[in-house]
Amino acid sequence: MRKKTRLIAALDVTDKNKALSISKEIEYFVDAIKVGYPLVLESGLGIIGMIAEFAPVIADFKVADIPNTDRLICASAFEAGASAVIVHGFTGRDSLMECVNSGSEHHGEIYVVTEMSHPGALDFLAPVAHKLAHLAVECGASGIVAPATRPESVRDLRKIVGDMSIISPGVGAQGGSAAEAIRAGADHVIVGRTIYNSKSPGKEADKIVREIENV
Ligand code: OMP
Repeated sequence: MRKKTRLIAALDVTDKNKALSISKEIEYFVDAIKVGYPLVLESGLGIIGMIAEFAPVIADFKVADIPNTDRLICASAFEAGASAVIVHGFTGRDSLMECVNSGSEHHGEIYVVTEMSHPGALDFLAPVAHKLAHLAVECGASGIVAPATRPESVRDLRKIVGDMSIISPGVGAQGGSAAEAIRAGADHVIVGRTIYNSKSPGKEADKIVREIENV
């Protein structure tokens, strides 16, 4: 993903009209809008194409299945208008390769989850985060997802992935700081509730962009 504002908004609202009105309000401030199960399950897959009118859409489906099922899910997301899909890597090389191949076929990007941002990530994911990052590199993914709640992990993972893109959630509601995540090596921060629960999502997004610009 090209760096411009370095902000990705996560739109985990469930109401279609609210999603569209927030998208319109924030389009100027974001490089992409991430949508996932909360919005797509409530509004239908067509919402991806509607939001893509405002900004490139990252479909956060955390794809984690056998290769054939992964291929079908990624194809649906790309064909609906997504520019990128977030997938898991713990299902292994064959599954991840299928996602990466789907990305190439559809001229889209694949981001691989490494260490997640919530406390429970320390139970299973954190100990294998480095392996997941290596796998992402070896399979030719576009980038990884790494936790703004633990900038030290972003810094470590950056050493493994080189100049591959790092997108980093956990800013605001989960306690992470946009500036610290960027300083630690993230290319983009992902911000959800702080923006979409704000009375003025555009102003909130603008504030985060200014914080990033001052790093
Ligand atoms: P807020 O916590 O509301 O800012 O939202 C964060 C967004 O990033 C949500 O859509 C999460 O599903 C997503 N996310 C994480 O919070 N942590 C992760 O480790 C990975 C993701 C993700 O893959 O986007």
